This record gives sequence, structure tokens and C-alpha cells, in this order.
Amino acid sequence: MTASAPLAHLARRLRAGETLFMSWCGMNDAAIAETSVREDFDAALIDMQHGAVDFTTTVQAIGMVGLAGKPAIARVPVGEFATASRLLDAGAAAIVAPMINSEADAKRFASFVKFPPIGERSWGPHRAFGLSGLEGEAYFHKANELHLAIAMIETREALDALDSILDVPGIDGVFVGPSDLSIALTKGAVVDAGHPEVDKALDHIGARCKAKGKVAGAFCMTGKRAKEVAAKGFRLCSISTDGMMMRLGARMELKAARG
Ligand code: 3PY
Ligand code: MG
Repeated sequence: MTASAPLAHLARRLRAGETLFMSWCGMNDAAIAETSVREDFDAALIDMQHGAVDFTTTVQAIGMVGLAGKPAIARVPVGEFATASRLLDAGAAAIVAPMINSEADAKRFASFVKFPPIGERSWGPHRAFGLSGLEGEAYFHKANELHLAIAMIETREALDALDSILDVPGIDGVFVGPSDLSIALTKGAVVDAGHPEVDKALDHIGARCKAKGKVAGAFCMTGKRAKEVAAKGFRLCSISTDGMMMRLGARMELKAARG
């Protein structure tokens, strides 16, 4: 593995116990993710669930983020695990899968991310070779360690099944979707990523991940929130989104111009 193997940085740094902050990109232009990691983000997440990003742009973004020396992570739409495998072939360092609500969901997800004997990922990497610095057989033997399967916890069912989800071989960690979780925990009363019930759930999820040696991650609306969540032991935190950052920057500069 070489220093120019950005795909490998994610698993290595998380296993070393580092806390990583990533951008969140939903616009359909690969330059957005690349531009974000040319700032000090540790990784970029490309969001195919709620973002407008298509498959080809996601593949291009993975390559461009890699050329900037950083790992790319992709969130796939609900249940689209075949897409997860294709994005791994293209060099995504991790897949975030939304709405993993049971042990069965987690097993199916892991089966598309990991090669046998853990899962059933089909062989066909292309950009993953260049981005991992490994070829053929060498890549095959390292792939399950390098590519992470991160299951989203964002419902009551998922919280109830948390331990069994974390115990699934091939599930490397979980990622909290605080908005969906707030809707679920308040029985549809509010959508509030900072709701006290979400905070309580974050504490519980952080503790269970620590006990089981798995990575805890969470979506964070702001840098301030990412700092608070990181202090709870979460080591893969997103900060804002491409759209939100553009709006904030625009508001700030227009206010400066108009006084
Ligand atoms: C949530 O908060 O539900 C998310 O999925 C973050 O995008
Ligand atoms: Mg969600």
C-alpha cells in the first residue's frame, strides 16, 4: 500500500482511533466533492439518497476526491445494495446505507460490501485498484478490511436492534441520521436533529459502539454540533451540506455587501 492510496486512509485512520470530519455533497457535479476536500475535510460523502447526484457523477467524484488525496464515501438510496458494490468497484472507501432497521437488513447490506467468506460481493473492481494502490490478488485479500460498511440508525426499530446490527460480521460501524431519528422518536411530532431524545440515543449508540469496537458516526448540521458529537465518541462526523454551506456563504457575503 502506498502513500498515494487515498481509499486506504479511511479505514486506517478510523482503526487508529482518529476523529474524521467529512463534507456532505448532494449536488450533481463531481467538482463539488473535490472542492470540499481541497479544504481541510478528511473525506467527502456523496449522497445518492437525498442528493441529486447520479451514478456517473458519483463515480467521477470518487476519482476526483482520490486525486486530491482523500477518501470518498457514498450514501446509496434505501436498499440499493447492488449500487453499493458498483461504487466500491469505482473506489469508494465506504458505503453508508440508510434505514438499516434489523439484523437481516444489516446482513444483506454487508453481503454486498464484503467479499467471501464474509459476504458475497462480486468481483469487478476497476478504479479501486488505483485508489487503493493494490492490484488483483493483493487487492482481493485487503478489500474487506479497506472498504467499510456503515449502517444508518434512524428509526426505533434500528435502535431496538442496535446490538444485533453491530454484531453482524462485515458491519464496520453505524451512522446516525438525526432528522429521521427525531421524527421516529417523537412519533412524527417534530423533525429536529438536535432534539433531546436524539441526544439520548446518540449517547446510547456511542456507548454500544465503543463496547463492541465499532465505529460510531453521525450527520451533523454544523461544525459546532460535530464538535459536540465527536466529544461523545463519534469518530466519523459530517458537517453541513454543500447546499447549506452555499446558502450560508451567500447570506454572509450579501450581508457584508449590503450592511
Ligand atoms: C437524517 O438526519 O435522517 C439523515 O439521513 C441525514 O441526512
Ligand atoms: Mg435519514
